[in-house]
Amino acid sequence: MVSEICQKLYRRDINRCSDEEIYIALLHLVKREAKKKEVPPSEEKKKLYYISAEFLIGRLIGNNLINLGLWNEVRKELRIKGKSLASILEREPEPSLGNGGLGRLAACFLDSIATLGLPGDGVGICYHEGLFYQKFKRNRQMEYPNAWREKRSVLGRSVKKFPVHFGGFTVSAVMYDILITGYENRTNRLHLFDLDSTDPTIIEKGISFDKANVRKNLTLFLYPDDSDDAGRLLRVYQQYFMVSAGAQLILDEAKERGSNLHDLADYVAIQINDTHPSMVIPELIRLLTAEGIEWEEATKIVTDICAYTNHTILAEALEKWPVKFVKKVAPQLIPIIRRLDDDVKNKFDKNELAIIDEENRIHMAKMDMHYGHSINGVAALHTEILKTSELKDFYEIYPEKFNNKTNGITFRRWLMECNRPLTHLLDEVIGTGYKKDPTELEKLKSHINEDRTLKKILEIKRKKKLELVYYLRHAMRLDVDPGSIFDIQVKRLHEYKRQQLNCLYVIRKYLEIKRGKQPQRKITVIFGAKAAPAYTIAKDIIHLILCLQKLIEKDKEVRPYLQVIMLENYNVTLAERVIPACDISEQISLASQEASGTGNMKFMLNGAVTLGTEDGANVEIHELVGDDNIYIFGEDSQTVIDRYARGDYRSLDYYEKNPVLKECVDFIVCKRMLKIGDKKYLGRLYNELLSKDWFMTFPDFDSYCHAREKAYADYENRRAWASKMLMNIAMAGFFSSDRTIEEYNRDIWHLN
Ligand code: 26Q
Repeated sequence: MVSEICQKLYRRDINRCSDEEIYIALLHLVKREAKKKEVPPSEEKKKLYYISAEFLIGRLIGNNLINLGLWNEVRKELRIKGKSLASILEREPEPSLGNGGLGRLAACFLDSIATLGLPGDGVGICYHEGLFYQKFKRNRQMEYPNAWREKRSVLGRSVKKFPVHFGGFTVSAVMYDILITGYENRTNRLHLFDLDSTDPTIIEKGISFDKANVRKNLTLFLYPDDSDDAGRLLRVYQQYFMVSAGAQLILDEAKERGSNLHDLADYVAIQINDTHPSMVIPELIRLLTAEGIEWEEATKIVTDICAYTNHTILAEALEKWPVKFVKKVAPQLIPIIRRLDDDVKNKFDKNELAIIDEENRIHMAKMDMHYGHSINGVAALHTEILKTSELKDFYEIYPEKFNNKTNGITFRRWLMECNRPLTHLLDEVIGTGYKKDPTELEKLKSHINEDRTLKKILEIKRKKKLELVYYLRHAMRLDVDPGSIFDIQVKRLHEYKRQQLNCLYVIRKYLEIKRGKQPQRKITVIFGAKAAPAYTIAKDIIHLILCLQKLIEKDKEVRPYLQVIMLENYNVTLAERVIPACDISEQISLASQEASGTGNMKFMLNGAVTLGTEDGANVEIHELVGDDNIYIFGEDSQTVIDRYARGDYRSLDYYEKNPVLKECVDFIVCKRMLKIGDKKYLGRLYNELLSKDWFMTFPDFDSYCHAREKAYADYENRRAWASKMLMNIAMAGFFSSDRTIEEYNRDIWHLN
């Protein structure tokens, strides 16, 4: 396989090729084999387009080798020649084309769509720099450009180009394609649009650049904002660029497959991933009416095609763009959006339902809900909250449009690729059927009393912990005890995810150890998180974690029992190393705030036990594994929602009544901490907690500490712990994105 390509490319045998050369050969191999599995457009009718501003695909070559069924063969071939597949795969730069959950979900979905043999492509933006590269300096986060494109990469330039008309000038959107392989199935594509005139030399210090020059900056950066309103014009330019090129592609391809446009809904389904691509609705209406279709018919066609997924209940994250922004970026959309808004206002006499509000802002989600046929949340609880509070007004008028699609993850990357030993154990114990039907993982339950299986599960965890320890030592110069409990919280840094609550526990433990109460076993608390560059408090929390890391590192009394690690530049590649090594998975968002979470599913699948609130998909994990195999704590979502409604939460009350909590909070600004950290940042965080604590960490503090202690105590009964691990793995089948995609197809897309 690889030999033959090396011969052709370099006229040399593999053993005389460099890793770099073999890497290029693998790129060739994967592309060649993937192309063989493409399905000609003439053989299909209805096709899905998953439009998203983010596709956090991560490295692709290893994943493709698995999906194409070539992994073992290639690995053997290289090994015989004295080469290591794993180390060659390390050469691939990670395309970090997303911020976090939403972008990673889109990537998992593409994998599942191809795996289920469905015709469906992704449509997005070809950012030159992915999400910023994070470094820590003076205990602070610094951001740097994160280029991933190379002369030769997974990215292929297609011949397609589309004009995009902005107010005052026109640009040409160039289409690049990434082949998306299905597991033992067809190949689809991810279409990413780029602007040829984008110019990386305008990048200044860090990730700052000339914001005004759209021709030079349009596709330069992914916006590093997770739910925080950046409110920037450039973002609207990016969105319209993606949507306008995407709409032209969709119409061209539909015509090629035989559509006369009147019957477009028989040929096309569009899933709108959050509101970032929402302008596709008015853009399609504009293009259809330009082709001579009447207004009423055009809006009906578009409504039948488009479906909207909501990923957040944070009101500030729902996009509202000032009319004047859209007027500047895409003036041709203004009459369309106004008419859509007029139609709504004529039909419904309720301000909350209007697309354009009194402040002249366009509510993207409202446009989606009126002019799409489906509205879905991403976990059962999330969808219920949308129906009963956040989107209540819309649920009243369109109950039939609302549906739930609990998120999922692809088992190819998050099990088969990142945890080969566990995969082999499963193959051996329950057969390989679970790879096509993930619910077969439940077969594992009948082995719950088998010593051998339980022992194997513990051994595999130990092996993955050792691998991580080795990596941390060599790549990050960190020393970690593989015999300690790995307690891990890796995800974007956001106040609602409550990394600060985890910190308060760490402080409590530190103080206990100082007083002579040592834990039975050493605890290693691992964090990994990027904060949006403009998100001050999030950066202060990173500062706190790094200060705690230093403080404990230097403390001879505490160091043998407790270690804190903040991983630099947490990304998909690092996730694949960290997740299989986890004992305890921290999923501690304030109930009602995390739409779903998908990291929780990845940890569960790899045999970690969840310590979490009844939030997002944790609720469903809890239902599946039962009380004995998860640690649930904290107030429930209704209590939280009611408290927000009353507006009577005062963090100071808890602080004053709870001396243990008070001591931990005060510790943030104690002398020892101020010696390491910066008074400005630590003080700001301290004040924030005392004056606001908007995500209510104080009310949950006691029950969190209690649950965490219980988990640590239970961990010591290794056999009982192994059976908890087994139950988590066994019940993870529901969270395969194959299941999620089957549901999308059954209820929304109706492909095949
Ligand atoms: C909005 C306006 C302006 C600038 C940026 C944004 C923006 C960017 C990214 C808003 C939201 C995002 C990303 C949101 C996200 O990742 N949400 C997560 O989606 C996951 C997949 O459904 C869920 O599992 C998580 O619970 C949810 O937080």
